[in-house]
Amino acid sequence: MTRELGDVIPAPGEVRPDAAAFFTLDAGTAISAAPGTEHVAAYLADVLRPATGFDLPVGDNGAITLSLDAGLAAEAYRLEIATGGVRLTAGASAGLFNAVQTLRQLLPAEIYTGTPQQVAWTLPGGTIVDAPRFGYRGAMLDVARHFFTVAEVKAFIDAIVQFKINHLHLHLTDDQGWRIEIDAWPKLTAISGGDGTGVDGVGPGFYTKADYTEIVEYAAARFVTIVPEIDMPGHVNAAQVAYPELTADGVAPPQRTDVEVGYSSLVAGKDETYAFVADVLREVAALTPGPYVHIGGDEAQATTAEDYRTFIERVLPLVTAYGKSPIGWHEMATVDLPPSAVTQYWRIEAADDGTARAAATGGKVLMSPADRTYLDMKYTEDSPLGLDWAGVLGVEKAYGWDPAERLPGVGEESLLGVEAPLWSETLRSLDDVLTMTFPRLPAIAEIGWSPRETRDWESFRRRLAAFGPRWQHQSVAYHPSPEIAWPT
Ligand code: IFG
Repeated sequence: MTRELGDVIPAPGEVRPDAAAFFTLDAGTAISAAPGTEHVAAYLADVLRPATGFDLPVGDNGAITLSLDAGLAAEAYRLEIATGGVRLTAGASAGLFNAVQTLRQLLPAEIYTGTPQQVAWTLPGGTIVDAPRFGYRGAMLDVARHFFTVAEVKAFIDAIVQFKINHLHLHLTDDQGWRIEIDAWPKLTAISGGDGTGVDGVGPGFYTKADYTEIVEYAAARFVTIVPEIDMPGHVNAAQVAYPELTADGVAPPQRTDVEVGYSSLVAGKDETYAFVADVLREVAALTPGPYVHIGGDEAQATTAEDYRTFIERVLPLVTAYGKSPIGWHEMATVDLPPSAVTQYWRIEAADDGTARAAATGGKVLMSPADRTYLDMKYTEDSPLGLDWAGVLGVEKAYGWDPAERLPGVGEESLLGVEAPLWSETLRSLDDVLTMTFPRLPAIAEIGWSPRETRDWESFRRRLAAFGPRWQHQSVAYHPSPEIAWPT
């Protein structure tokens, strides 16, 4: 299979092939890193060495060079492949990291194998100049319904960064489990991160502060911002099992392992509620270098509208007091929001006046319409995994929409970006996570990155087919969707 310079996902902005040029990596190839680019040079060597078996030393006079150009935006890059060598230039290290993902995709698929392959490591010649449409291109992993270990989250990060996804939202708490250790409230994980938690009681699990920090650091080294979510005032049964004083009557509710939603609520009128929330937000914010803390806010059917407003209005200032910008599911937009608050839109209906109102007052919107981005939706009715309340979601449907056209009153300038949530009620393994994620996340990634006017399904599905072998080489499980002509 000949690789064309433009055969990349997400589609690059500008592709100028040079059919007369090509570059082949060999045992003598070295990498030169200009000051400030050493980290990405080391990462590039790390991802090329296993399959090539080459030393790929980072030092002087390398045929592959990394450098910074203040004339480029932070995530933007220029990739120049010539017969004499390869130049990666970017506005900042994040842009160089994006260039590396593009470079990997232009090499033979065997580059993703973990052991040395006898392959000509040839790159097609030409120049790519590329930059993202949106700064927030995210995935979400629900670790509350089914817990996923640090190692599994790292594997997920390694898979999603290949498509220039740069945010990972972790849904850390819900009715069925509490998965982040809070020193001031130790029973949250001791009880609700313990045995019998999760949907169907699938099992214990929680991140110690060291675990969470390990995830944050692994993500940061790959230019992924972790967005922690503490879902409130609904979706709190697990917290109330651990601390009955968080309920109206002080009686611990039974542990829940079913998939019902909307039955639990913190008590807006109790001071203990805000002592709890303040402790949790303070400890989570202190562990999170990224700018956002997500406070949930969804499906609060057991909270009166008035109590919901009281609760959100008292909690939003806590997030900003701890130096973070709040994100909340779009229900939060029924309350007047500070401009720093981000509304995450997830409805399947067309309009949502709260979100449009928030956008009108300068608030940013993160687009996650369930019927287009929820990766826990079944691929087809007979899919064994997933739910279908938002409809089934094939690859073309995940690709065929635009976030700037979704909500009246929410245009390009109001959009922070896009995020593909993966809820885990029906997931039981990392393979289940990856199968629901691939090949649909690349569609959301292209919507988040590539120029809107270049969106083209036939081009995308052709480029996507080349990832079948790449996922096989790295043992990333994926759904072999019949919508794609996978190479045999
Ligand atoms: N809606 C709930 C999730 C999850 C989801 C499954 C949101 C914001 C349905 N809330 O989506 O907890 O149960 O598809």
